[in-house]
Formats: sequence, structure tokens, C-alpha cells
Amino acid sequence: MRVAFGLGANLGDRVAALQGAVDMLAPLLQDARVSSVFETAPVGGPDGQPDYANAVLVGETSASPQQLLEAAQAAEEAWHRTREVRWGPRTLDVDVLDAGGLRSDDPDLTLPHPRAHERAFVLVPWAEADPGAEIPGRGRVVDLAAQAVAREGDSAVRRRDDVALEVASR
Ligand code: A4P
Ligand code: MG
Repeated sequence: MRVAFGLGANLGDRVAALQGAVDMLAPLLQDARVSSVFETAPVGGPDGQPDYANAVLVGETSASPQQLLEAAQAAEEAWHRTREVRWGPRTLDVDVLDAGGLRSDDPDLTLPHPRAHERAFVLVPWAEADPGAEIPGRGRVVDLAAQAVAREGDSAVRRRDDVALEVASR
């Protein structure tokens, strides 16, 4: 099945954290593709928290949804993520955005991710990495991305040209 991971970091060496997540997750994937790095204004959380670096990693996998969540959480742990404040600063946040179009309201793994369809910081990189992607029940990611940018403004999500994540092919 096709899986999409959302990667975000807003403390420390953010690009190194994103690359570390890609390195840990890519072995679960075939035909993996990763988006550019985007500089994004924080959504929610405490006032004055720093900007995020966000990216999306997609690929085909034979791993189960539970294994995908465990891999996402292992990547977070590896980067010593702290979780004191909901939506607060974090060294690395890894979300499972979609897994094969499955739908689940399990609080431990809600699919598709319940806020992915409305957030430009998720949708813009996702549309770049996988232009054909759809969110079950919500529509095409490219369309949702355009709507989110229209709401949030062009400056909310800015593509960085000075850095690039690398995914080892297999
Ligand atoms: N969980 C349920 N479904 C999922 C899923 N699909 N993927 C559970 C991953 N985890 C899922 O997550 C809390 C619980 O969600 C986990 O135990 C897991 O089993 P968490 O990562 O500990 O909590 P959190 O990330 O602080 O909260 P939440 O609600 O997941 O936050 P979001 O929605 O991920 O938002 N602004 C910008 N610009 N860029 C960002 O990346 N990220 C957030 C976090 C806020 N603002 C942001 C960004
Ligand atoms: Mg999260």
C-alpha cells in the first residue's frame, strides 16, 4: 500500500532531524520520494515558537499500519523529542498522514491524519512529493493544497532551495 509520512521540526538542527527521519523510515519503503524542505509558520501552540521545517516522505510499503506508527515513534525517540506542550516546539514530529486509504478512528492511529487535509504545511510538500495523492473522504492533495495556501497566504509555506533531503533508492 501507499503511505505518506509528515515530518516536522522546529528546534535544534531541523534539517538534520528531517534527514534522520527519512533515513529511519525509507528502509520500510519502495520507490520512496521525499519533498523539498519547506519553512513554515507555526500553526497552534504557544505564541512565539520558532518556524518549522516540514517535509513529506511517500512510498509503497508492505508494513502494517501499526508498524508504520512504531517506526514513526522510533524516529521521534531517536531525536529526543520532548512533548511537554501540545502543539509546542519539538525536535522531530512524525505523523502517518495516510496508509493505503485506510480509515480508522483509533486514537492511537487515526487515519487519515485528522488535520492533514486543512494544513498547508502538510499539503504543499505532500502534493510536491506525490501529485496523484488523495485523502480519503477529502479529495486530491493538490486541490486541498491550493485551497490551504489561498486561506493561509503564500508566506505560510516557503520552499527552501538551499537544502535538500536525500532518500537512498532501493
Ligand atoms: N496518533 C493518532 N493518529 C496518528 C497518526 N495518524 N500519526 C497518536 C501519528 N500519530 C498518531 O501525538 C499524540 C498521539 O497521536 C500519539 O500517541 C499517537 O499514537 P503526538 O505526536 O505525541 O502529539 P502532538 O504531535 O503534540 O499532537 P498532535 O495532535 O499529533 O499534533 P499535530 O496535529 O501533529 O500538530 N505547525 C507547523 N508549521 N508545522 C508543523 O509540523 N505541527 C504541529 C503538531 C502543530 N503545528 C505545526 C506543526
Ligand atoms: Mg504528531
